[in-house]
Amino acid sequence: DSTTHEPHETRWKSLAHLLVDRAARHPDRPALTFLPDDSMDGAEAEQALTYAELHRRVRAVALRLVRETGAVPGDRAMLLFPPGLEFMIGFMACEMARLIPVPTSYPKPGRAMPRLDTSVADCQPSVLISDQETIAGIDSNRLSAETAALPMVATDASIQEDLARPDSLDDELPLGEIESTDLALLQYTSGSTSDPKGVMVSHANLLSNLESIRQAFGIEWSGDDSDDYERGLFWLPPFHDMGLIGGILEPLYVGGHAILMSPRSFLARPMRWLRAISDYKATISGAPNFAYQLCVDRIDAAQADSLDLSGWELAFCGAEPINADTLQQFTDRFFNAGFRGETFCPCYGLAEATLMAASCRSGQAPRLLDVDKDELAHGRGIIVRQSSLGETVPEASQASVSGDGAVRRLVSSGRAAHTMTVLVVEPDARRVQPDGEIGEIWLAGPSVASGYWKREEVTAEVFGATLADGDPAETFLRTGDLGFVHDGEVYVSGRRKDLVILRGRNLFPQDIEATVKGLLQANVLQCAAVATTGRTGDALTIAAEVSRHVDSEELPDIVRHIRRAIIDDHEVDARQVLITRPGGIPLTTSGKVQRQQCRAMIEAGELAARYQWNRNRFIDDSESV
Ligand code: 1ZZ
Repeated sequence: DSTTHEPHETRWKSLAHLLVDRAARHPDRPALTFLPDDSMDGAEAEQALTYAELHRRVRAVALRLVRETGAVPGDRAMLLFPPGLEFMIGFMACEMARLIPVPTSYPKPGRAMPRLDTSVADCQPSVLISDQETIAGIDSNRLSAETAALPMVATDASIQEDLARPDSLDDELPLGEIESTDLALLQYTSGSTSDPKGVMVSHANLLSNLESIRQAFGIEWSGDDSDDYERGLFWLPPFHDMGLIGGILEPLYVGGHAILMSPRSFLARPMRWLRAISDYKATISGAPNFAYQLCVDRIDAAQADSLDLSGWELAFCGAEPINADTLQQFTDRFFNAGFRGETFCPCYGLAEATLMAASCRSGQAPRLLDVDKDELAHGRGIIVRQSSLGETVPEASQASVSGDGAVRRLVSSGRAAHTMTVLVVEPDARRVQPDGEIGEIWLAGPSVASGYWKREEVTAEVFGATLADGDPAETFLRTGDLGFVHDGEVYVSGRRKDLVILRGRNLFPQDIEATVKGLLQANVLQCAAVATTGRTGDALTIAAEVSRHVDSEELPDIVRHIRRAIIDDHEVDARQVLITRPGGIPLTTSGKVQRQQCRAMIEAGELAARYQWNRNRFIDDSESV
């Protein structure tokens, strides 16, 4: 019921130390490459930086930050960048100047950026770092007064002068003063604009998680002189923990090369991702489940056969529920291209634990468990059969399945990371559950962050959990995720929290509900935004109680408006919208929407709707709203 490992030593005290060291040891090795959308068709050149070039640019920007803005160590710096390499220059410059970088989502030229404004109000940064083009495209009238008043520094403002600066200036950036408990990153949990929470990730947290990831996946250190270094290839956004830490920092940590493309480039043509893995002989890549499914749906067998994926050693999959069918279909589709099921490494983690909490070990086919759906609903992971990806499994004997005989196939998220303690706890009694019993996943270890920025109360609630029969000084992070342990492996089976995870992105239901309510004002009496489980993972379902004064003929238009507003504000489309009569949505006694019950009713087809709209296809970007 628990898996504990000894802590280990890390080699560097901070990312700044790491960069200086690597630039000295292998200056000419490529560190970062960005593939613009058109570069894959040969129309635009790729952009690249060696370790020495990255170091020089980072150092120069760090000096400018210190000299031009008056920012002092410990100050926060907002990072506002479109996809590209400048983000990492800004990020590492903060590390070197001992400022705390705060990544935010991609800037929208001329548009309001509510998430940026709420993060600014929350963490009170002293500078905003971006590039010249983005800064020129910002419409200050659409930002909060506080954001608009921030000094803005462009990383690419004076590249030539920056590169010409003498090395002796290093004295002005005294790395010796960095403490491992200083913050390396303030990671806003994606989503909630009404309730921003910045996870405080220290240098020690970050380096310990980078090392745990390296050990879990058996990633080799790249030698100083060799040409044989790891190549990571990612389209994940760097303002999310998985894109930043898994996609960029891990390759740099082991001395490898991170090759990046934009999420949009992948979404428009998923083949570009796999083509780039094939062309650049990438060894490491990964994404949430939906991305693998998108490849299966959009890439036909002939295209698949034109790829060479045999050099891909680690295909991690995490950040949202993992679907065994997706992994199997992907393995089948890309078998001729040299892809094997053992390459898949399902993993589980969250920003509050820096990134990774548990993972499958590389070289082993992911483990699958078929569990009795009925028992699962009652909190027990009763196992009907066990298998591994790719294994043909016999049909379960009906006798072993209760109720209507339905089973749910769960994919193992693997073992606890090397320094992480993973417990499954009955949250009310605060006792550790026996194997196979579902409870809340609790974590402890050196990569669990110390809390949320300036939020003592929630921090105590989320990061300060204690066991009823445990040492009160021993605290755990409550993840809000539900799961169980079987054979030392973690199976995530659901969520206590109401979070909606779409395409690996976390959305807070309150924010989406606020959009719907704001749109229809008095005509919406209640609204619930919930994640319902579909063929390929979670989908967003909206249930809205609409006043009886609204005519039925208006409902299709209302649904279109709801979808449009959600796309505008949150960049996601609902898969299902249900309009109910007043009283149709379940509420608590205190009048709050009961999202979990609402979700269960929708999935069981028990929510009575006046009008219902469904999108059948998993993704249809072209559909107009
Ligand atoms: P976030 C070499 N969730 O999603 C690179 N995993 O954080 C290695 N639900 O805070 C990279 N099943 O945004 C290793 N398996 O959301 C990457 O997401 C390790 O509800 C994976 O609470 C890191 C994912 C980081 C991430 C966290 C929430 C969780 C949970 C959900 C994550 C899941 C999963 C089901 C999984």
